Order: sequence, then structure tokens, then C-alpha cells
Amino acid sequence: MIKTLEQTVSPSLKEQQHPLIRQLADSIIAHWQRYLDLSPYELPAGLGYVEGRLEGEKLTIENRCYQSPQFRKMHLELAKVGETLDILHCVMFPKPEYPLPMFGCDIVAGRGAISAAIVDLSPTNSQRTLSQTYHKALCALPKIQFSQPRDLPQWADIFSEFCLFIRPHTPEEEALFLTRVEAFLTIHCQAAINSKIVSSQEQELYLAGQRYYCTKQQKNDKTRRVLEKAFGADWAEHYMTSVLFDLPLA
Ligand code: BLA
Repeated sequence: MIKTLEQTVSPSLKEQQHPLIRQLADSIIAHWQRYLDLSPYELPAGLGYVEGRLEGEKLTIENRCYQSPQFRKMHLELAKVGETLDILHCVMFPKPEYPLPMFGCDIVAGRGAISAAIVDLSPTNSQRTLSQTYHKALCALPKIQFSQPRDLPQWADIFSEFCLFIRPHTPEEEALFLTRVEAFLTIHCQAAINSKIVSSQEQELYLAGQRYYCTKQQKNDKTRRVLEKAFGADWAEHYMTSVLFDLPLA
């Protein structure tokens, strides 16, 4: 069964999420509102708020989506699988006119504890490197050690050297992760509003970089399996390619 409602449904899901997910969701929106000139972004019909249940537990998905002069799409998604899994997913897709990396963040909490927390500013240029501006700003952040770093899976060659992928072990580590995501967001929003349009030739390369990023993210079987269990394989494929990681049109 798949039920769809308007995107304007009250943000009730957030109240039921793991505290770090709640805080991060509020903080992401606050950063976007503070730095960027937001307008609404229409997701494909019926995909703003979704509930599904095929086998096992109910999956509820709530999406918020915006655009700005620099970003084609800024997507924040909260998902809940029964009482077992809370998920935050966020991606900022730059307009290919601007030489900007992809901001991506994912938090997965199972039965109260966070198993995966990842954030990155992932390069989209043809060398797959971050610009000087980003490099300098990210290098200047205080070094932090987390007790349980995690290894990236095989498909994940899209991430930068600054990618943080951990299992936060204590409330202190959760707070440090939140602070680091906020630093990435601030650096990214400030760089975006100062960035200049590139030549149409370069735009093609940045577009290709975004396509590569999305193609790789679509290979995340852990995300796909959660969606397939609740909605079936066809729906999961449609959702991964048209909402989570849609490829911008040429
Ligand atoms: C991992 N993502 C996961 C896991 C689940 C999901 C269940 C496994 C958790 C674990 O290994 O502890 C599920 N994530 C979802 C679902 C959605 C989602 C259902 O976003 C959306 C509805 N994933 C992203 C983004 C990044 C990302 C933007 O969506 C990175 C910027 C990364 N998620 C990511 C990575 C893993 C993961 C690297 C680990 C995958 C692995 O270890 O194989």
C-alpha cells in the first residue's frame, strides 16, 4: 500500500526522530534560510510525503525541498521505518553554471543508536578535486578524532579527502558530528554565494561530475533495500533516480 499526501503535511515525523536527526534537520534548514535565497522546489507528484508497507514494518518519508540562485535543488528527507530505523538524508545539487561541489549528509539510527553518520563536500570537477577555496577552509577546521571511524563501501569513490564517516559512540561525538556538518554547510553556503558562473564548456564538465556522483550513489544497496522492502523494486528504482539522486538534464 502506498499512500501519498501533499508536501505541506505537518512536520510530525521530525518529532519522532532520534535527537541528533532532529537537531541536524533544524540546523540544515536554518543554514539554508540564513545564507541562501530560497524558493520552493516541486518534487515529482505524490513524492513529498509517502507511506509504504509491503513486508515488515511501515516506512514513512517526509521531504522538504528548495532551490536558490546557486542550487538547482536542496533536498532534506526524513524517513522512519517502524520503530527500528530513523534516517536523515540531505543533498544540495548545485546548478551546473557554478563550480561547486555536492554537499551530502546521511544519518542512520537503529533502535536509538546511530550506526552511520556521513557528511561530505564531494568534488564535481573533471579532476575530482575541491577548489582552493574549499581546500583552505576545510583544512582550517580543527582536527577531531572519532573513536569509531567507518570504512567506505566500494562504490564510494565520489567522496573527498574531507569526508567524515563514523559511528558516533557518545553524545559528545554526536555533538561533534553536528558541529562538523554545520561547519561544512557554512563553508559551502558562503562559497556558493560568492561563486561566479563558469563558461558553458566548463558547465558541461560540472554536469558530468554531478551525473557521476548520482550514478555512484544509486549503487548504495543499503538504501535501495530499505525502499524495496516497503515499496517494491520498481518504486525504489524510480525514487532513487527521480528524488534522491536525479540526474540534472543536459
Ligand atoms: C548507509 N543508508 C545506509 C544504511 C541504510 C541507509 C539503512 C546502512 C546503515 C549502516 O551501515 O549502518 C538507508 N539512507 C537510507 C535510506 C535513505 C538514505 C533508506 O538516505 C533515504 C530514503 N547516503 C546518502 C547520502 C550519502 C550516503 C547523501 O543518501 C552520503 C553523502 C552515504 N549511506 C551512505 C553510505 C553508507 C550509507 C556511504 C554506508 C554504506 C555501506 O556501508 O555499504
